Amino acid sequence: MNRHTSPKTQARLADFMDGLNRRNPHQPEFHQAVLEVATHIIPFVLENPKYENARIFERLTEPDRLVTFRVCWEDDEGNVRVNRGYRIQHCNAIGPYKGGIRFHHDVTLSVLKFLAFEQTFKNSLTGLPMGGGKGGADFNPKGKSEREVMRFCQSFMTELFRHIGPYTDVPAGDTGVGGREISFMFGQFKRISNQFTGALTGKGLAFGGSEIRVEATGYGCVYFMLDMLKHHGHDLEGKTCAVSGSGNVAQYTAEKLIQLGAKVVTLSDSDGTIYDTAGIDAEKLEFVKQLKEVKRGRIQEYADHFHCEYLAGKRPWAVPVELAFPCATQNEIDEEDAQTLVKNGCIAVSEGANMPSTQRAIDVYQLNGVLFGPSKAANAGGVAVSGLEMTQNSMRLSWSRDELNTRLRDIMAKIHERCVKHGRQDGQVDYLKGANIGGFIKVADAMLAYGVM
Ligand code: NDP
Ligand code: 2IT
Repeated sequence: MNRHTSPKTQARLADFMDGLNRRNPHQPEFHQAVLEVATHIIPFVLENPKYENARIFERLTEPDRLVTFRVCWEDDEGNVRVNRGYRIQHCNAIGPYKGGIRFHHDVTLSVLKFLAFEQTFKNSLTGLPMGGGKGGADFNPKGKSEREVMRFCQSFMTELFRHIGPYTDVPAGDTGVGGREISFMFGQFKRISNQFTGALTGKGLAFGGSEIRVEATGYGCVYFMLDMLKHHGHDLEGKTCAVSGSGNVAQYTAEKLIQLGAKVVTLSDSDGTIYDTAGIDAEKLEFVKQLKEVKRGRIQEYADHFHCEYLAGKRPWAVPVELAFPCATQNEIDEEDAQTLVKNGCIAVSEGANMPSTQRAIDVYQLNGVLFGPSKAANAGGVAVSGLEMTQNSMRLSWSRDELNTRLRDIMAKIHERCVKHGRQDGQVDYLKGANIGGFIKVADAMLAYGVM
């Protein structure tokens, strides 16, 4: 919405959000994600009555199906444990439901509904035939033994398997779900369905996985930043960067930044931030990968090992940087953080995590001319290579690393182009508007073609 928005459009938006909030009480993350999209889509559908008359956006904010189930497992002491599992099948208008699985103690229906909704727009933006979905459980993998994680994953899949398949719904990783967990789940899927199919992505290379999938989200997030900077006459080389998180997305965001000659000075986890003024190089990053993927330790150990500053309990946003890459979790940059980033000279933000900036933080970026790559565009590289993993599984062939990296680069460039095309606003590019409208059109046209359903 901008300063030219008519009172009629504003009233329609308010009315729409009132209805959504009433139908979905106590789901703040879902409300936030929908509002972020509705701000652009409501004016767009009012200008395009075919969508408005068919109530396409109302339909798109009601998931096709919600599945919740009990996940019962035994810990190493023989105690019986009970968690809640979910799969949100949001929209399959342009392809099978597709999206990650999150294991985190904060997982709620609201969080997964926001993620599934966002995924529908993101997957459309990639240009590949994928619908949107998301799943997970309120299971906390931290501190669990490998055998406990295995038993949990097997129990989770024992119920989930009946809802997924290569033409139905194709889950993948997300927070707390990496190669190890996907392997346990794929093994169980294969065993109980008696089928070796591409029903999950992010698989190991020995059993149908794709090159570049591990790197794709982080690399893609940097490619998107590169394209935003170039489009506005800037460059990446030599820029000082803050990256948050230290998991999959953060590691490969940092890796690509280092390869392209930028200087990464922070990484973090939920306990604190490391601030390495000398810059994280490839060797130090290897230490982080071992620490997180093998030892499953805390980022503080980096500060102890390399003798740099550790900001206990803090996020990276007070560190002076030119570029910011939030790669940990939702709402990790609030209004005050955004103001601090701007004050310290930050010129661009590319979101590796899903919805890491609050609405007020986004307002601060936009007021101050900070280039803003929203998550549904900037982190689409991960699901894009998942889509290419599905393609390779269908062909029963594997492409090379170079081939996949070239395709990923090309997909990210096309997403940037789509955002520019649909995001023109007062002579500037509003990437959020571009991503929302660019993602909406293809899904909406498919829904129109199907008639009323
Ligand atoms: P990982 O589990 O590999 O890493 C998550 C990282 O974020 C960890 O460092 C974790 O710290 C930190 N973190 C998680 N929750 C919080 C929190 N509440 N506060 C502070 N730090 C937190 O997950 P990914 O790297 O895969 O995912 C990170 C983000 O990227 C998520 O938003 C995810 O949805 C998004 N994403 C992931 C994709 C993928 O392919 N994996 C694709 C597109 C988006 P700690 O260990 O202390 O919890
Ligand atoms: O948020 C995301 O896009 C992901 N977690 C990746 C989803 C996927 O299917 O690869």
